[in-house]
Amino acid sequence: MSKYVISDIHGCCKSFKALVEKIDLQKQDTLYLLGDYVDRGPDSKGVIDYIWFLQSAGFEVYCLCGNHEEKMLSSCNSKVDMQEWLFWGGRQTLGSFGVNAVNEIDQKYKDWLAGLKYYIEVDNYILVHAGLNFKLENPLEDTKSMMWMRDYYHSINYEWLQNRIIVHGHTPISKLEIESLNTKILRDQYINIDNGCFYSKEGQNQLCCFKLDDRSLTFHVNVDRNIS
Ligand SMILES: [Mn+2]
Repeated sequence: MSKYVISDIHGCCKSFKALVEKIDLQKQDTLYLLGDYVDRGPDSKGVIDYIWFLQSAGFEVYCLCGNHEEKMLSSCNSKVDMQEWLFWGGRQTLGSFGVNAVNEIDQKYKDWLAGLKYYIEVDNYILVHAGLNFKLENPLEDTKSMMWMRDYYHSINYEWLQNRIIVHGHTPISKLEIESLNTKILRDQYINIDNGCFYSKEGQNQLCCFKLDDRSLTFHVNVDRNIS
């Protein structure tokens, strides 16, 4: 009956599968995915297919929307967005679908992307891809910030947050930084679990899983490609 969170898989399907196997996910467990399934890595289609496989096999998997999913969707209707999306790793996503343009991707994938949630509250956690806009009385009304926001820790309204802990991804940080945030999690009430699966920076290049029940961390090194 454990609850796990993984973020920013970015097309790294083999790494995702390896991490799910490492935590030994069971059907009584729940897996929350914080978005950015697609782009940069080699197999974005495979990541979505694997999520669907888990769900059809009876695993509880809930999925949030990241900025890369939003950009992929908006690039269906906007050339400007399309250019940005391709620059951000959309080309690799197209390659994984074996197509040359986003409009050629099977509609069922776009429907799935369009139906993703922006945040989930579970136990005393708020799960979100990026951040919350604390300039608003109710930060849960700003879905754009949930997908895009960075550097908002200084603005957290603890009166609004109460005892809840924000779990997010979106901005790659090192394993040491994630572990350091985790040691202060009860005081600061946030953690970033994006270990830059697709990046080769010092302390990155891993996928991270955060277990809500005991706040333990499990990492798996990227096995989708060799990064020099
Ligand atoms: Mn992101």
